[in-house]
Amino acid sequence: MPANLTPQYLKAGEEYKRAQTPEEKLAALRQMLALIPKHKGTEKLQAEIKSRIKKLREELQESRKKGRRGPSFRIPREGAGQIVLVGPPNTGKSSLLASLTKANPQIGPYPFTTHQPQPGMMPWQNVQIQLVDLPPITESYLESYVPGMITAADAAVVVADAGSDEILDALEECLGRLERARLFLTSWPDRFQDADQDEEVARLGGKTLKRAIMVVNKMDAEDAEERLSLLHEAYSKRFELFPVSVTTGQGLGELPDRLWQLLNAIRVYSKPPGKPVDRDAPFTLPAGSTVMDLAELIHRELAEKLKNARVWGEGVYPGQPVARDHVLHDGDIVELHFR
Ligand SMILES: Nc1nc2c(ncn2[C@@H]2O[C@H](COP(=O)(O)OP(=O)(O)O)[C@@H](O)[C@H]2O)c(=O)[nH]1
Ligand SMILES: [Mg+2]
Repeated sequence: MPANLTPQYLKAGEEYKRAQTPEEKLAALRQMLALIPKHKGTEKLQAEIKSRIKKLREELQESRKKGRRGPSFRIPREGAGQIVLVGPPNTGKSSLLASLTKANPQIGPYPFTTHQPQPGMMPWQNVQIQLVDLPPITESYLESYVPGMITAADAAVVVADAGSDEILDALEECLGRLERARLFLTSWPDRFQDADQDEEVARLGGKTLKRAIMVVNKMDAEDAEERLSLLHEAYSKRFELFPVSVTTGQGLGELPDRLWQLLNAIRVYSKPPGKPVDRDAPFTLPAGSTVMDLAELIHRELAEKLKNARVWGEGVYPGQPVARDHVLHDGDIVELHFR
């Protein structure tokens, strides 16, 4: 091994070799440059990495100018939040979208039916949650825009196929491919973020964590229960599993509740002083948001003039005056007072 290269550096080198898009290559090279021991013995290698980075950056800039990149999609976020459906081919992502929303995606018994993101709105109580069906992911197939869309979404659902003997391999490929694209999905991002002594977590270095659950579809299939147990063994530390069957409807009634929770959001109702509240038009904010966050959401300029507020809801007496930094709860009614 030349010049005492560390295992971390070699790992980055490995990722570089496996990188499929110029963006991934660039990220891996930057990682290599950051991790390479800086001394005389590695000078040549450092120079080589730098020149590869330079070349890739130029190539990327060039292709951006020419607009010759792969198709790029952005689905504007609508409603209370955006949740993307990801997974291996043929697991029932599109079927799930069709059963929970009014969207009408292509559904087929063959893989790779979906190539473009397909959004749909799922009603939940008095809000709508946006679901976006994404193309399948395998070891060798990942549409270039998919990691960006997962990163931009509020949360993700990994859809697994309990009717398939390849369930574990397919998931490992899919999740592994996403990790190479610097994305790590888990139901407990905080747990993975905090426990950084843990070996598992060292592996996470530099990846984006995205909150997700694993929906295990096709529970009507033969041997589905056994496959669900396998999944529990393999993934219960990383994902909450949610068994369903789109075909029989099993679990679909409870799924919207779970998806709302996955957003980690609250609904608050703003009411003008002296007027009744409109219960049909909640604002949705990330959990932990304050009165000031609400004011900013409603009107950025007006927010500066916010003096205080009165709140009806959790932890306050009805109509209690509160300061701008008062933390709101799901269902709170807020009367904003401006200077
Ligand atoms: N047995 C069974 N088949 C299903 C279920 N959900 C979807 N399928 C079938 O699985 C195949 C793939 O579905 P599709 O929604 O296109 O999967 P996608 O590739 O993940 O979008 C289709 O033939 C569906 O009819 C289910 O709950 N049970
Ligand atoms: Mg599909």
